[in-house]
Amino acid sequence: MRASKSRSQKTEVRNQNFKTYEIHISGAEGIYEEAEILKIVKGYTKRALDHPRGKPDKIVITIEEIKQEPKKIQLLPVTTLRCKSPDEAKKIIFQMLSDIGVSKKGINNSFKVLNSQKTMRGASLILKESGIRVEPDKERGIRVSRLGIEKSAEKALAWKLSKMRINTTTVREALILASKVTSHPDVTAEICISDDPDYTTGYIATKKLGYLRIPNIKKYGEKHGGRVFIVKEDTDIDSLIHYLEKIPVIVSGVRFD
Ligand code: PML
Repeated sequence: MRASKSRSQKTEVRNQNFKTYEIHISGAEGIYEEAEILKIVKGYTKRALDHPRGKPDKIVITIEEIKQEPKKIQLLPVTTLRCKSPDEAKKIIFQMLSDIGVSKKGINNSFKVLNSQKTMRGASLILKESGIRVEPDKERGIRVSRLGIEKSAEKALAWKLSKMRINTTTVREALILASKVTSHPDVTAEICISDDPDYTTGYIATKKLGYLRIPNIKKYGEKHGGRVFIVKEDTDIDSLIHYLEKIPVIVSGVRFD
């Protein structure tokens, strides 16, 4: 599901006073059984219409049959860190990324994307050493798609997250997404700040450290946010994008460490 709102902006271009562009409001993805489709479509529509980023004027829901057997992956383990402010969050992220060899330029460029008022529809790709942004379309970004969780794993996850008092759709979906992203061998880390103004917990995820939730990563009411995937310098970018956007992946196991 993609929900957006169109907005006109005055331009300097001759004979064309206004340019219309789309503001991203909400997005959601999943792999489901045919019998669940109506329920899911209703839920996605409601989510788009009630979104804290505003009322969309366009909601696009695409339903596609998955023909390829999904690749099975494990869910990342979840930890919530202690963090009191966006400044502290930045220090934590800086330290963690430096420890795994991400350059200062790569980290600074990641924060530029995440702090920009112009939120992207998808994620940005940043090279680990040179810090160069390599996603082909800087407005659209990379949209991680075709991802889901098996019913037995979903139950185990709900039980585990309930015990941690964080069993929400937001956490479950972000965790499944981060698990798909970091399952690719060329992805070093993902950093995420929600672009919802009322959601102030973000995360950093790596294969080794798992999914590390960072409270107070931004201030309440702020609309900036997004996702950055930091990737190895010699990554085959087209093949990575194909994996993230097109290859069906399903979580079939939940780690309890
Ligand atoms: C989003 O998709 O809006 C980002 C969600 C971040 C979830 C962080 C968490 O609470 O674990």
